[in-house]
Amino acid sequence: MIATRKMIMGGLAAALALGAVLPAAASTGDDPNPPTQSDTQGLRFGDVERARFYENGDLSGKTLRSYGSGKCTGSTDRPDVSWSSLPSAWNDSASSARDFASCDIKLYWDTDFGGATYGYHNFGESGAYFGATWNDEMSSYRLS
Ligand SMILES: [Ca+2]
Ligand SMILES: [Ca+2]
Repeated sequence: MIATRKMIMGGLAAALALGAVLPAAASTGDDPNPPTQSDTQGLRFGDVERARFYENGDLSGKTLRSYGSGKCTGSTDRPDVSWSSLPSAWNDSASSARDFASCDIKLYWDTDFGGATYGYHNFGESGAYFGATWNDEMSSYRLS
């Protein structure tokens, strides 16, 4: 009994020690270079909100709202809209997202749809964290 408890406590101590050496961004979604303001894209095309990106991993902080003329189509065979860059304050800053209007999101590591990709992913209206790998990395995206 005592030995088991010691093992559990040892594991906790190891996990805490590991967390302490991780950069803050990886463990919390906090941004080392946070966006300076909330922003929008696509309002000139319409006022249907399709996606909302957040500064922090827990769907909090400043937002980048992506608008379009209507719902995304049911299929992800081709994008409904492609954003080759973000408002400058948002490059490598978004950490979580919600998607609306039947849209799913594809993330790109670099601008102009370069580098690694994630998705299409359905973050849903309830939203989700990008995860440690994609935290503060998105530089362009498509919605479909
Ligand atoms: Ca962030
Ligand atoms: Ca990037």
